[in-house]
Amino acid sequence: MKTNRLFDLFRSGQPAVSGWLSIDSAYAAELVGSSGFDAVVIDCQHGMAGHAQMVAMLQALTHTTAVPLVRVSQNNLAEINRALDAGAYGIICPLINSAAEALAFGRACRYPVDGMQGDRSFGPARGLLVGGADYPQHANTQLLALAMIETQAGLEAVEAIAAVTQLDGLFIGPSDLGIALGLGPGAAHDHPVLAAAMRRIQAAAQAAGKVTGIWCGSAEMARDMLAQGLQLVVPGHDAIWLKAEIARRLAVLRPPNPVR
Ligand code: 3PY
Ligand code: MG
Repeated sequence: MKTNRLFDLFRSGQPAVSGWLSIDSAYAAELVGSSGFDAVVIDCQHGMAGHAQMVAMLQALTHTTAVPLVRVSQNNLAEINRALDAGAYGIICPLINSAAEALAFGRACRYPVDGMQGDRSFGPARGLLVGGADYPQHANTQLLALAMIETQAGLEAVEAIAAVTQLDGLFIGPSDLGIALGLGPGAAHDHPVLAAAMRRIQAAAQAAGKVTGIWCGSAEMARDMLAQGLQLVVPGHDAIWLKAEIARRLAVLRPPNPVR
């Protein structure tokens, strides 16, 4: 099976930088996937893509070097299985609140083979195409499963969530976590309350021998998170990048205080 380069990076202590797609376009996927990111996440929770667009975006990512990941809209066996069967090399699952929810998520990502407890049903249509004929033998160890910690309940259960065997790591949602902590969605990542929560999540993953990833609103935040030792960062998403570059160009053409 074609291996998942993210695991090589994690094992060698090198961080991974991922793109993030909220625009439901195979062309956008192709562009972002060809831009130098180690991975690209198709966001099916808050992004625009439905299942058919997600499949087309995974197809577009196939000819790039970025590892294709999907954030599913919810912790649902059928949705997780369909994303993996369509060729996703990893799943990020939002709003994990407890060890039981984490176990259900982790089991959805794993086949019940080789002593692994799993609920994944067999039928990896595109998985076989992109992964190879031996996909069924290696899928359990090559596909990444990251549980999002972004609620008060999830934070309180984070050590038990991190211990779930089927998971490879935790993924911090700073906006929802900021809301859960009473700070609002735009809290600065160095706000002491949010920073302490993020450190607790990172420590829980570390203690369980797992990785921590995070969505970041800016490249500067992503840089700080890498400096703090997180293994996977996402410096914003396609819609943010597009809007920022449009604003920058319009500001060049229409300066706020033009000299008359
Ligand atoms: C959050 O910050 O809550 C996220 O889910 C990032 O996408
Ligand atoms: Mg969130």
